[in-house]
Amino acid sequence: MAALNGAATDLKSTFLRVYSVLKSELLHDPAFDFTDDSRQWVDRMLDYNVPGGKLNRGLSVIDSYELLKEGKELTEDEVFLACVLGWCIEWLQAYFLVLDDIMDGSHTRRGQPCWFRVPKVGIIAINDGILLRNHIPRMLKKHFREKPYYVDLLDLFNEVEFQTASGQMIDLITTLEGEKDLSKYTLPLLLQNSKRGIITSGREDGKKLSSISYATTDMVACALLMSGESLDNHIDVKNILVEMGTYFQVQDDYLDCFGDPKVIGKIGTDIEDFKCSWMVVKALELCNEEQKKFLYEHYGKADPAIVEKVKELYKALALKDVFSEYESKSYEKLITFIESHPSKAVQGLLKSFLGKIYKRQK
Ligand code: DMA
Ligand code: MG
Ligand code: MG
Ligand code: MG
Repeated sequence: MAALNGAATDLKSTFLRVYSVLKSELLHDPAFDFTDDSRQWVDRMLDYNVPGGKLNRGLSVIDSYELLKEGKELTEDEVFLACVLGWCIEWLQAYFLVLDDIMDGSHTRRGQPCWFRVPKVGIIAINDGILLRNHIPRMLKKHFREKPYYVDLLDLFNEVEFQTASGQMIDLITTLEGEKDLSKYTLPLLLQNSKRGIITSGREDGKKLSSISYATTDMVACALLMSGESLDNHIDVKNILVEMGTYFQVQDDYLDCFGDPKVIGKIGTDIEDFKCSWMVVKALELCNEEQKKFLYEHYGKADPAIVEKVKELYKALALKDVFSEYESKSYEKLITFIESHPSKAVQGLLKSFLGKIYKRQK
């Protein structure tokens, strides 16, 4: 076990070293004449937004690739390239989060103020988001241009972005002033919105593209591309990942409400923002007429006292237990699903993902 832990720490430090390499390449991109100030700005912006997360996503590309190679040791070059892809996913995540926090009016992320809340940043954060997105094809061009799967990688990131932005749109337009309508927030209706999954998939209830879309599907897709395969030939794997994506997003909604901000690093805003969260969908399913009336009158209000009351209603409906039950059911279902897969390597890979997110607190 000690040896394994050692290997894991080692991988993480390799991964972080590759971050420095990538950052330095971007800061000295010959395609742009940086002034000292602009270079410093990008430097600080990257350090603030890119490496501060759990790094699970990025690290998992390497894990996946290793597992797919069925124990054959990776060359130094392969490790480096897997790290680059891992970082591309972290960059994509950072891009979505910087913009998501502006749109959701959030306050904190990863235990610090959201980037747009930092003094002197403000709406410049929008352009920083665009820059983060633009860094991805630059990194890919630099390191993968000669690879046969280069266009597939570019295409993968484009697809994920399209899916996610479309999912975000659904998430946002249902919260528009004047359009707010709790009666739309039902599982069956929202289920219809979820038919848009290609490489990545929307959550089952169609709310939005889940964070896991790039937390799992993308990593697996990257790893498969590197080993000369495509996710399109792995429909069963894709289905399992979609299922896991839904599970991850339900957890995100639960943690928004009942997670510990000190642990998840962000303060929830779903109730204030009138979000079509799993919590409110379940509450609407389980409530009596009086509670329903309460929700219709109070859901989506910014007043902290009202938000607290909504949470009390969730507690009264035992949503904590409902969630726990959902969580163990999903886990069992996923394990059964995974164990029916013919390849032991793929099973190992998927189980390692599931292990990382099952009962997560952040
Ligand atoms: C965010 O959903 C989705 C993307 C693509 C960033 P969310 O607003 O629920 O995420 P969070 O809870 O992390 O703000
Ligand atoms: Mg958000
Ligand atoms: Mg959001
Ligand atoms: Mg959320």
